[in-house]
Amino acid sequence: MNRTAPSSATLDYRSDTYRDAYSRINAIVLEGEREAHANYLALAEMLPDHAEALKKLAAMENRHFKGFQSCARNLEVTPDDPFARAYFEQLDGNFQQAAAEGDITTCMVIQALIIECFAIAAYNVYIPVADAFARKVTEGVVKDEYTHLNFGQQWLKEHFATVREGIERANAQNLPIVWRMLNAVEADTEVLQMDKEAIVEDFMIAYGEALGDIGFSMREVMKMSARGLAS
Ligand code: Y39
Ligand code: FE
Ligand code: FE
Ligand code: FE
Repeated sequence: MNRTAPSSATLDYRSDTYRDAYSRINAIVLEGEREAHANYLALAEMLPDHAEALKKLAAMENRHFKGFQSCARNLEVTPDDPFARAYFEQLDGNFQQAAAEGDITTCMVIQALIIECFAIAAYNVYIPVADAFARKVTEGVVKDEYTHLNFGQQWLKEHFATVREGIERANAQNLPIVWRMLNAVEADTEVLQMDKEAIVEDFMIAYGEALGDIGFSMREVMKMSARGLAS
């Protein structure tokens, strides 16, 4: 077995089956990157002190969007955009509502903690089974996503005393949605040979480390990150 390319023997990136699954997973990624761009611009409006930094994060998301668009073009796949919009509807709705209320904590938890950790987990699991072109693109992107997670982590840590309860509320409201989102595309991630358990594990590690650094106890971290996992 070739360990650097574990799936090249069994994955046919050009097959109809692969490209059909890719039309949904790639569309989800594109919609995620598009929303991430908009979400960081919204946060820049809410946090004038950090506007410069947040606009830079937004610009990075825009580059990710273009990179993943080229991955679809490379495989001659047409992303299923309506599917992706419906996929993100609930999570995006919660972000929009929080933004309208000026609830910075919830916005930060949804975008910079939850969505970034979801991206980090999915991209890390995708890299070893991606086609050579997409692998290169995704390796560059995932480094940026750690920067984004770090930004949110740092801000929440600095304001921990006042945002602690808000984080817990936003976690309880939104983490179950993400676990349902992951379950909803299980058949497609399987076609891409992205192991679902590995995604869950990677998410737990990134999210748990972030919550711990922000100021939650080990016990709280365990409770919070498993929220809605079994449903
Ligand atoms: O910060 C970001 O760039 C995040 C928007 C991107 C999240 C993309 C969501 C990835 C989901 C992969 C789907 C299979 C589990
Ligand atoms: Fe991104
Ligand atoms: Fe990001
Ligand atoms: Fe501040």
